[in-house]
Amino acid sequence: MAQEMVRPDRERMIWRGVVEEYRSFLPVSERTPVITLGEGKTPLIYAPELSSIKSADVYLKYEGANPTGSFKDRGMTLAISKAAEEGSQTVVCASTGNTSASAAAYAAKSGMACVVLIPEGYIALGKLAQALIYGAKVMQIKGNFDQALQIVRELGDNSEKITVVNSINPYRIEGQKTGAFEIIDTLGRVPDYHFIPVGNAGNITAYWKGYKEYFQKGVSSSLPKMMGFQAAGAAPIVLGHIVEHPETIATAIRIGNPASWESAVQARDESGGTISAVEDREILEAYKFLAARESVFCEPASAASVAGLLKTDIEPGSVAVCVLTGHGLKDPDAAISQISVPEAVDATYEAISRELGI
Ligand code: AN7
Repeated sequence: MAQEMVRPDRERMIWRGVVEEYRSFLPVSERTPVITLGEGKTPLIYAPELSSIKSADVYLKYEGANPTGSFKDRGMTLAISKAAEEGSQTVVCASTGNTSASAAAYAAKSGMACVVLIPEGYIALGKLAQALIYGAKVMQIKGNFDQALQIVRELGDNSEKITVVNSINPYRIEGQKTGAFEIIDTLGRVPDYHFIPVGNAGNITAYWKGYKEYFQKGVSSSLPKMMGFQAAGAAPIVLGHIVEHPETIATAIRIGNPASWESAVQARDESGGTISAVEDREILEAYKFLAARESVFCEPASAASVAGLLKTDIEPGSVAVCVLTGHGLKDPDAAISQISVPEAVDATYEAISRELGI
């Protein structure tokens, strides 16, 4: 048998997941059992079409490339690792979909039980399939995300054996801040602008924390402006009040009372950025543009960051990063509703060549 070629730098090429890779920035010790699926190290994709439109350098941080297809894995690896360290047996979350998929996967990996509460009828098919196939106990509630989160908070308060793994769990934010580290490590600089969708507002909070920590430790020497975008029908932070009945095509961010509201406002104000609204129409335009022109397929909520970029004036020549939070295949119905599925034709050369006009 031929001997296997081993590259001398092989060890450094193996990515061990965000907890090991950024251990010195995270609240873990030798006693923490690290539960990982190899999350992180997602592509930072240069976007030539967007760059040309904005006369700037635009990059897409494609978080759909994480193990369960969304950015939630960065926080979940740490939240589940800490829950395991603390001896928890069951984790619970409310979710618009992605948190439930991620929690279900990491809980299964750790051997813990997982309970997820989701709003009936408002969760993308891919996410529901994931939570179920990873083996979570999935409970659809006759209510929205905000109501589900309220119940989950009560479950956490009333039982010490249950750990809540929504972003009110501080380990989620700690893990998610590694996205900012990766952007700086890959770009070799800090972007001037950071565009991001805002739902429950954990991710904008996490990225700002990450950017600030690299700055404070002297790893980086500047800070980006944080540019957050909510869907217009679910824009409590923009409006300044709770939205009782949030509505948007971007079901992932159909949230009317974000848990991290205050820290999102803080990120906006400290960074000199903005939190604004984008219409569903603008989200869908950005969604289609990303797939057709940049070959990046994300889910509708993720496209809110690019919808925001398209309507915001930025400094010519600057560097902007848009976070694309989830994979396009999470929500196949959204894609199919935007196109027409072609009718079947006869299985003959003649029929095909006629269709193609040859
Ligand atoms: C694709 O899964 O809240 O502002 O329960 O799935 O940190 O809430 C998902 C949120 C953006 C908003 N993009 O992030 C959940 C959930 C996608 C998302 C957000 C979500 P946050």
